[in-house]
Amino acid sequence: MEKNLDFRSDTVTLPTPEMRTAIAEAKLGDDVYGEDPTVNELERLAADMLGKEAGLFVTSGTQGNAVSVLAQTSRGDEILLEANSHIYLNEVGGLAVIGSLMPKPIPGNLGWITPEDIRGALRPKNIHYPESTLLCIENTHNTAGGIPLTVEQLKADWDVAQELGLGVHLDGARIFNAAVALKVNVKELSQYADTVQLCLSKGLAAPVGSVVVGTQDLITKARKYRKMLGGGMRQAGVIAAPGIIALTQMVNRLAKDHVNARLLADGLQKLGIKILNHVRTNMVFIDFADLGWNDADWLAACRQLGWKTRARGTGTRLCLHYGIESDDIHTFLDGLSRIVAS
Ligand code: TLP
Repeated sequence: MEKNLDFRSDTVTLPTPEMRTAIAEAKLGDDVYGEDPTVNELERLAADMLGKEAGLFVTSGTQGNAVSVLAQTSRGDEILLEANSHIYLNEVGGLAVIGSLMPKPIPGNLGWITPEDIRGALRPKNIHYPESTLLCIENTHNTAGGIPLTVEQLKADWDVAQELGLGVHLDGARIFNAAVALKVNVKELSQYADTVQLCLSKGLAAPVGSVVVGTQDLITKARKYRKMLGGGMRQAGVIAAPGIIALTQMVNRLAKDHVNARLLADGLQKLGIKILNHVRTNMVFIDFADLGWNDADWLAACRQLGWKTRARGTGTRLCLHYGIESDDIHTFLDGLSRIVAS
């Protein structure tokens, strides 16, 4: 395995040797004609794993969220989403630009929007108001600290969405991290959404892409929006092939990343660094102000130890992923403790 000493994100993962072989050997066709057997296999596999009728291979998580949201809304609708969700914060305002949609951000509780808050945010039918049509959920919730939302939480939101006539889209960029952390079959989580976007290119280590799954009707709509956004990819089997490896070989190993995140958090805490999140999956949010350090000090220490990282002010997010082993964490912590002591 190629080492990848990089805490910035799990998007930095490099493909496995099996993925590189699969890329070279992939059977190909023109996917815009529906004729790439490898893409078709990946879409079928993802749909089956998540218990949905159909799947759609897309270029990225951002594109997957965009086509899912478009498939479930009409121009001018209001959509409810968590105030710190990736769709709201980090997708270039695409829902406003591409969908002409009004976002209604709702502050969550560790990433979860409660049924009461959904009810409270929904506007009554009135000639002055936009139609509210969609609720977006994120699992795991990234900025809340990689928090896995539980089956019970998802069901509660789904039930209220059904009652209020809202569709549900799940940004499951890290849905397998959630399933592994909660020790549930991923279907138990995906059942409470009409569309789910899952990323192949994060902890699962594929180089490119996401899959959107849902009903045949919604996926047919999403496919057309993908084409509109320039996502008709022709012989895309070369990038779908590693996605198949991601889903068949890389899911269970996510548990290692979660153990390594805990190991890292415990070690950093012993050095006097504050842990800001509940470490449940592969993310550790830290604040190093108590060491008297600022971002430049943190970046310099990590650079000296051979790690890539980011920092802003006195804190940062550290991501664990394929390419980082527990030995690497021990070596990092030993090195950091020497720097802190010096
Ligand atoms: N997240 C990236 C950055 O964009 C922030 C990261 O490093 O965490 N949903 C969620 C919950 C995400 O975290 C991300 C990427 C996406 C969607 C978008 O996926 P891509 O990068 O494939 O468009």
